[in-house]
Amino acid sequence: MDYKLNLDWQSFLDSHWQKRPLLIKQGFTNFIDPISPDELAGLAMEDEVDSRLVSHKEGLWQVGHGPFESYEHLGEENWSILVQAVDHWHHPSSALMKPFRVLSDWRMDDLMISYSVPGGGVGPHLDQYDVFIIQGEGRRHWRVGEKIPMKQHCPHPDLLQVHPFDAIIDEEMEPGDILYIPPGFPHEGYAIEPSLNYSVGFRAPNARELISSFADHLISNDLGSYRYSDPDLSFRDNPAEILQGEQIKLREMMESLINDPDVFRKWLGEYISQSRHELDIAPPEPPYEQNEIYDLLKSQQETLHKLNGLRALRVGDQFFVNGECLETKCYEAADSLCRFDSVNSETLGEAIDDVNFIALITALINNGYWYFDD
Ligand code: AKG
Repeated sequence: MDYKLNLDWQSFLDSHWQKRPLLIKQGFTNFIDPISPDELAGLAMEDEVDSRLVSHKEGLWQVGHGPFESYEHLGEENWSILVQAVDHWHHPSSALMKPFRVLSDWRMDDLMISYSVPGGGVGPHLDQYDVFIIQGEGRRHWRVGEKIPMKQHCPHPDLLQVHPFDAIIDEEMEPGDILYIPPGFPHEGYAIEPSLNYSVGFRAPNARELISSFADHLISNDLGSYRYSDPDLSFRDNPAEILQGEQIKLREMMESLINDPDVFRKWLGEYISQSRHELDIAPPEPPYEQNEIYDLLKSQQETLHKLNGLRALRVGDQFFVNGECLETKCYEAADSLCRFDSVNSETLGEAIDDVNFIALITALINNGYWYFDD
């Protein structure tokens, strides 16, 4: 399915992205759900899939974590199943992420899908991330409040909520409507009818994660082992004081690593191309030989598809896939691999005749990152 989003991206970026929530009525016209509630419930029974069941009764909230074995005990009201990264596991659902690639692959995180019976929802909460919530089948009442400092509390150890808030958006959403919510705006949705909702979530690392990951990169690549030195040491009045100039030298030692463009690019690409959710990797068995890959692409004109959820990103003239840097000089072909969902002999161009590129692509296919149609 090719989902076409009715949105003026430029005006959205100018007025709403990271600024104000927006209800996009009929963002997708004639919306067709890519998944059924039964299929979603089936996914929540799988070990590898991250899922939750949230229910409430007379103000008491319960949260259970998948994999679930049965749903028979659930009543007809006040519960939701939420399944994370469905785009990794369910090919038709991954199509819903495509229209949002305009906002860049590295900022996108995953597609969370929820199924709620009437009254079902996770309660009033706020997120640190941008999210587009698409209404699938059913109708759901959504409210969004103003971004003001709000205390969060846990009505259940695994559930973070905020107190009731005044709404700036208060709408009954219908299939194809989309609600965009920037970070920090409280929101809540309660199903009026059994409902499917699709949350396209974005990723925004915090400075602490970046520094911690950068430090890990230095350690695993044995970088920055040079030591502080002070051949110009002079007397000081107070032996307990670290002088201003010494503080500057220490800070510069640290900054010189972050400011090294090669070190920074390599770390960034490896870090940001890692998926936060498990991938549905199924390496081919037996693995392909290089000549088979050459033959499939060149003679048989087969199409190669990127694994759903795989993060393949370009940083300058380097390419990163699932936390690893691709060693290649075939920049255009590597760019096509990252940019397009599918490639073939035409999009890969002359690189197909480069033995090093074929070796690289064979390794990627044998890792399960790219695959041919069965
Ligand atoms: C979110 O994605 O932030 C939501 O609030 C969606 C929760 C739901 O679908 O119940």
